[in-house]
Amino acid sequence: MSKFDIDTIAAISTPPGTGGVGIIKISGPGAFLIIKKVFMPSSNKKPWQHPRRMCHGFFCNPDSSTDRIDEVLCVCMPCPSSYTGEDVAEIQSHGGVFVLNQILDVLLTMDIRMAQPGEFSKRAFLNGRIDLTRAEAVIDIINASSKKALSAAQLNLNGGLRDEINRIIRDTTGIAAIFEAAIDFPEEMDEVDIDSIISRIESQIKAPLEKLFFLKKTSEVLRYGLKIVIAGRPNVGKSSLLNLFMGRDRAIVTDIPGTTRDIIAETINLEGLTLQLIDTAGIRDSNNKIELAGIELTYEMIDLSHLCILMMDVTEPPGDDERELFLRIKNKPYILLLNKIDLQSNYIDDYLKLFTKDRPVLFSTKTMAGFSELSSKIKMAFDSYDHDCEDNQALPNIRHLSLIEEAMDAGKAALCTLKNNTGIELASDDLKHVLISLGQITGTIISDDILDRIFSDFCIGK
Ligand SMILES: Nc1nc2c(ncn2[C@@H]2O[C@H](COP(=O)(O)OP(=O)(O)OP(=O)(O)O)[C@@H](O)[C@H]2O)c(=O)[nH]1
Ligand SMILES: [Mg+2]
Repeated sequence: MSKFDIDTIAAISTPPGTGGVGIIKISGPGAFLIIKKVFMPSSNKKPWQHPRRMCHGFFCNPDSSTDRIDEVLCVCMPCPSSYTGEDVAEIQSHGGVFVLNQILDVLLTMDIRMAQPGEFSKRAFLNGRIDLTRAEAVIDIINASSKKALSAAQLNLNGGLRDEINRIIRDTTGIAAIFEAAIDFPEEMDEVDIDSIISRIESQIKAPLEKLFFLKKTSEVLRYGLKIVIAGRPNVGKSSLLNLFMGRDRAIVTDIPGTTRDIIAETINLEGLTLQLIDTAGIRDSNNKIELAGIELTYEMIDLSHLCILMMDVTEPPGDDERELFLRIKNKPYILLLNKIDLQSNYIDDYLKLFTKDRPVLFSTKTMAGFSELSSKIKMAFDSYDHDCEDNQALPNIRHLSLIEEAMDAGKAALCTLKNNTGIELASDDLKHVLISLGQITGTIISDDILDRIFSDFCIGK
């Protein structure tokens, strides 16, 4: 066992700032020994003798028995039935920043060190209390910004994703075992029914992985917000729209076409929904190198977005640029915005005729005409992603999704090998890759640096 595992660690578990109550968590083999030194019970009920019972008393500086730092509650949770699987003690003090830090300072003078971010959860994982998907669910619960995100994280905390992945691992192992037997005993190769194995890979590996991967965009939207790209010809008012949502002049607005050359991304909150707004360079034929690079980026952003707002200027007639952009966006969620309706225009009917089926929003960034219609269309787009996630659906995070994709690719490679009859040794290797990728999701196969990266996203004290 490394030194890391046997250190005793402590941290303030409540958020920084003042509050009614503050919690300091201690975990490790020395936890109760330290509590005996710093906690003076107010009755004969001692927390180390009454596990999981809250005891009243005083937190004292052991160097000076008269130095009572605060009136506190203390609870001791012995290993292995604690959050970390180690001896854990929690002290509930008053929630002031100063008092909490004084308590922590006293603890750090003893045989204890400050916990790193996520270290309590990391220990819970290393001690087998939780798998990696459940550890990650803890951070998702803390960060959840919507009801759906919270319930998906709670489901993962209850093992929703772990159970789903473990089921696929079990099925894959079953198929891989048939290959192993056939490789070890080639004389019995004829016994292997390749067609039935192909259909098992399709139904037990490919289909459930694809079902999880289908939730990629939903997972991104629920966790990080709806990514909306604002695209259109130069000068139609894209940056003005970003500024309108931001309530301040975030992007430069001028009447010179081609003002925005780069991507400007900002996160806003629209009636409780997190939106990532992306203002882009206007699309037009250009020979300017910088502008062309900006246009290229715009196309990339359109592909990565969850919703595209195609903005058009009603004071100019519709042209090839609009038609080409429309072709780019029409296979994903989009909103058409006819801007500058505060100005005199003869082209509004042309636009309405061109896009009859798409019900464009008549809009003005100057008068805010059409703003509530635009907002409700954005909310509908958000809801459509939300609805893709059934209530009891385990929702993978971005790390899981990239591993699911790897597993899917390996599964497809196995199918390809079997269908082309290129040997079961290759297919067997592909299935091993499926298992390696899936094992990294639950954490049965994981390297230290990936573990460190996952847990460093946690806050201190969790
Ligand atoms: N009258 C009127 N003018 C507008 C409206 N929206 C934008 N404008 C003006 O149109 C011009 C271009 O606006 P921008 O927001 O810079 O347009 P853009 O699409 O970001 O332009 P590029 O960055 O060049 O692609 C500015 O002079 C704005 O003040 C509107 O609704 N009504
Ligand atoms: Mg602009």
